[in-house]
Amino acid sequence: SSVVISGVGLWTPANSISNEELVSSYNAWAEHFNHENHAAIEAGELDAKPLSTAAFIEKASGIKSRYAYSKEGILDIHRMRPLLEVRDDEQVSHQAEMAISAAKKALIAANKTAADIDMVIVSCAYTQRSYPAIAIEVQAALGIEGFGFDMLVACSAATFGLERAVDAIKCGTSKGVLVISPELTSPQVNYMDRDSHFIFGDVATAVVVESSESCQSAHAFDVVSTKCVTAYSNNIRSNFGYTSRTTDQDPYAADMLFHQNGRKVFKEVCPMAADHIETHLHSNGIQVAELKRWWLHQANINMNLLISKRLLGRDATLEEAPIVLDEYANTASAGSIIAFAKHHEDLAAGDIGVICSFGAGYSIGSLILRKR
Ligand code: CO8
Repeated sequence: SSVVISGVGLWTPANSISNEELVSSYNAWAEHFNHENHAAIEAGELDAKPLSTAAFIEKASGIKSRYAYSKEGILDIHRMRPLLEVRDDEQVSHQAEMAISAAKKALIAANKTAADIDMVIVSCAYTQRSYPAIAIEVQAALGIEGFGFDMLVACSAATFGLERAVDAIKCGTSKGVLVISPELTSPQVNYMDRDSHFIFGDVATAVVVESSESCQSAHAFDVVSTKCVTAYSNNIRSNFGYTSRTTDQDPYAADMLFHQNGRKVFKEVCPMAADHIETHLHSNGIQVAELKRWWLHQANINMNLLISKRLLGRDATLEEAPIVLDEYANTASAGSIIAFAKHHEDLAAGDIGVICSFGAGYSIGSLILRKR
């Protein structure tokens, strides 16, 4: 028997924000800031806020729009952050709600019910609280017996979670695993930072992992191999955490939110990801040219083009390396799974593809899949 990915679920928020909407709100905020701080800017005590453009965003990143779990507040120049309603402890939490929606879709795709699952991993870039785990809340809501836990690996949370699931099936401790990535990124986006205000979107994905023996899915993939690696870097960072209120720092300070040295990330991560994929394929006796599909992390279209070009010696076609970030933006760890969710049913038995994430940490995770 083999370990298979038998179903994937994608939950997309109802609200989207176009580059034009986002830029117009950011620019109105920046102009307001510059007007309010006119004297200090003139005196050289403060830098004026530069204006953003939709054309730059699309050219530099490939992003045209992003989804928002709560659009309210993000575009309000007197707020510049989403507004989430407070829910009491008896209500389902925001992130669990996203996770449950994606998980239900994954179960249907895999032709499974809660009774077939005994492990729930909620793996994403942030969890809205430390405990009880979001995964345990999801487990209870879906009526799953067994156990669940949360794990955080930034952009590689989904692939690292999938590796844990594959290992659990392989060694027989679990019969069916849900790996869910409710990526609620918008609360950590600094909508007042021109360099990063456009990068992220909200989404949730879920994947069912089980043994080929129990698989009843029409679109299952054997997991040929998994490979995870991390290498410490400060180039992508968020400093907000549970100790923040004890250090008396401003919780709205820029370094409390997502911030990065984007150029360095681009330069360092592209070769790392390309080498990772090549080494992983070769150690399994697979040549790059044999890959039918690349489900790559969706951070920046130029990154994806560069990585596939480095390995193929030519540009990958959109059919080979599908792009979803034009519509979804960077959704942290969910990006490669969205690409997989939208672009896997057309593959034929025996076709090989690779899911690969890369990002903060740095962290890189890949799964080589073969269509059953
Ligand atoms: N509008 C107009 N001009 C702009 C804007 C803007 N919005 N932003 C920057 N500019 C200007 C700059 O000021 C600069 O001007 P100048 O040349 O005069 O200095 C010029 O445009 C070029 O700026 P950059 O060098 O910053 O632009 P790049 O071409 O490098 O593009 C990118 C910027 C798009 C950020 C690019 O560097 C990039 O995508 N790098 C890869 C980074 C990456 O992959 N990051 C992903 C990390 S996040 C992640 O993986 C998950 C983390 C966990 C989730 C977090 C959730 C919140």
